[in-house]
Amino acid sequence: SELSGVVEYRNVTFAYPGAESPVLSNISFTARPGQTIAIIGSTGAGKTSLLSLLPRLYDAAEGEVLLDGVPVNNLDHAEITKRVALVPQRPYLFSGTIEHNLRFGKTDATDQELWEALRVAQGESFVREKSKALESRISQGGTNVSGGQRQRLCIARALVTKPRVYLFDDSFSALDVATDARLRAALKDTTADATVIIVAQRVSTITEADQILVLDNGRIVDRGTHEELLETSPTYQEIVES
Ligand code: TTP
Ligand code: MG
Repeated sequence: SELSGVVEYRNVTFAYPGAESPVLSNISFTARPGQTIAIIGSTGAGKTSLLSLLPRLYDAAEGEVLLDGVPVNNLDHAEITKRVALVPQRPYLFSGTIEHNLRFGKTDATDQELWEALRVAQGESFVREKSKALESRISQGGTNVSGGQRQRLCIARALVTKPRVYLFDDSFSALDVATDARLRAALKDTTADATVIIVAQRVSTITEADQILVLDNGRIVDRGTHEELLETSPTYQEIVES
């Protein structure tokens, strides 16, 4: 049987409500289970906007976003969040325990599942080091944990839901290079047959992606593997050198 989690953007053009010009123009790509698709581009290029259309934070006016062949506009949020987890660029923790924050998307997750998610997200040791471990309190907005810890807790929260599709919006930027590398190695195993779409600032985060989409001013200007883009894409070369 075919694994679910196929994402397809078909000629998607999108403008924010009330805005005159689109932030995304004619976006087309397909991401399949087992693949990692990376999106890279300068600030304001439209990376976050692109991801936001799959979980229907906004709906595209033109073109279609499809999940397993069905336009997401025909699916409700519950149906989408069963299959898709978005780790937002500004990871959000709410006031409550670490456990509550991790169980947010799957309230019946076992403690073992929480620890496994933390292990993959490289959050196991800092949670264990806290005197109350999973029962430790997080303050509103997560201000009593570091930015990197907040990112790892939000990645763990996504892992707990065992989605078919992961959307990581710049989720590794607050991590040092070594933690970033360890996390991605662990993720690679756990998400091996899921669909992974990663927005990244650092090229080192995405060199192994099956396909990299270079986004510039709301358009995919180039696409290919890291090696292909180094040869063919001036925009990518600029990003690599910056
Ligand atoms: P983003 O999609 O936020 O661009 P980005 O994610 O590529 O940038 P960064 O690397 O800094 O995270 O924004 C694209 C354009 O859309 C930008 O002009 C701001 C605009 N925008 C809105 O008008 N409303 C919104 O809610 C967002 C997220 C963006
Ligand atoms: Mg962004």
